Amino acid sequence: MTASDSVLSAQADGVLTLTLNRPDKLNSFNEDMHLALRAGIQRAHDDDAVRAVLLTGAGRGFCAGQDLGDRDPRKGGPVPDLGHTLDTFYNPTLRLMRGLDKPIVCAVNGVAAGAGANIAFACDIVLAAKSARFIQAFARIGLVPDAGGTWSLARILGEPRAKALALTAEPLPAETAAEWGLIWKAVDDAELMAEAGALAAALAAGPTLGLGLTKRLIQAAATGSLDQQLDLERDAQRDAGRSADYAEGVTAFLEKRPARFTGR
Ligand code: T3D
Repeated sequence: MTASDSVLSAQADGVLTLTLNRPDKLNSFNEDMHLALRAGIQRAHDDDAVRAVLLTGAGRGFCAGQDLGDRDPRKGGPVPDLGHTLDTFYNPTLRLMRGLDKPIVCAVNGVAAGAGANIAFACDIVLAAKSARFIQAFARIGLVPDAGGTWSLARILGEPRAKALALTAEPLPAETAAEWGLIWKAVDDAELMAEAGALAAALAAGPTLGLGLTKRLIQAAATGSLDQQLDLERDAQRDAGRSADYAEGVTAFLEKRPARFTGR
C-alpha cells in the first residue's frame, strides 16, 4: 500500500482502492485531498492494470464535503470565489470519474455530507453501511448543492424528493436511499467492505471494454433521445463485438466453463 497524506491507494487484482483519509475531519476536502483523489482517478485512467476502482473513507465517516475550516470568514481576507474552487477542484474530478471507462464502486462507510454525498452519487455502483446517512448539508450554510448534486438528485429522484432533500438538508438514511434508487444497496455495517470489495473484484475480472462502453451508454441516455441512443448502442456493440473478451465470453459459454476475461 502506498499512502499520500490524504488519500490512501492500494492496487491488487485489478482493483484500485482509494480511501479518503482525513478521519479527524470526517474526510472533508482540503486542497491536498482534492488533488490526491484526482490523481487516483487519473491513475485508473492511465493504468491498464486497473480494471475497477473502489472508493471509501477512513474512520467513521465517508466524506463531509468541503473542509469548512479552510473557509473560515473570521480569518478575514477576501471573500472566496467558490465558482473558481468548483472549476479548479470538484468539477474536474467529477468529470474524470464519469468519463472513466472502468467501473467505480463506492463503499459509503459513514456519513456523506455536502459534496461528499454527491461524489458518492457520481460513482457507478454505491453500497452504503446501514448506519450511513446522506445529507445535502449546503442549505445549512447558505450554499447550493454542487459536485453534480442538483443533476443526480433531480434525475434519479425527481423534483419533489430532490428539492425536499436539498432545501431541508434532512439526513437520508442509507436504507431509504436504497429504497429510493439513489444507491444500489444498504448493507450491514460489518459486511460493507467485504461486499464492496467482492463486487469491485468481480468487475475487475470482467470484460473491461464492454463494461466501460456500457457505463458510457447509460450515462448518455440521461441526455439523449431514443434515436440517438440506438445509434450509440450500434457503435458501441460494434466495438464490443471486436473485443477479445467477446470472443472469450462466447467460447466459454459454448464450452460450458467460466469465462477468463483479460479486459481487451
Ligand atoms: O467551498 C467550496 O469550495 C465550495 C464547495 C462546497 C462543497 C461542500 O461540500 S459545502 C458543505 C460542507 N459540509 C458541511 O456543511 C458538513 C459539515 N459537517 C456536518 O454537518 C457534520 O459534521 C456531519 C453532519 C457531517 C457529521 O456530524 P457528526 O455529529 O457525526 O460529527 P461532528 O462532530 O460534526 O464532526 C466530527 C469532526 O469532524 C469535528 O471536529 P472536532 O470537533 O472533533 O475537532 C468536525 O468539526 C469535523 N468536521 C466535520 N465536517 C467538517 C469538519 N471539519 C471541517 N469541515 C467539515 N466539512
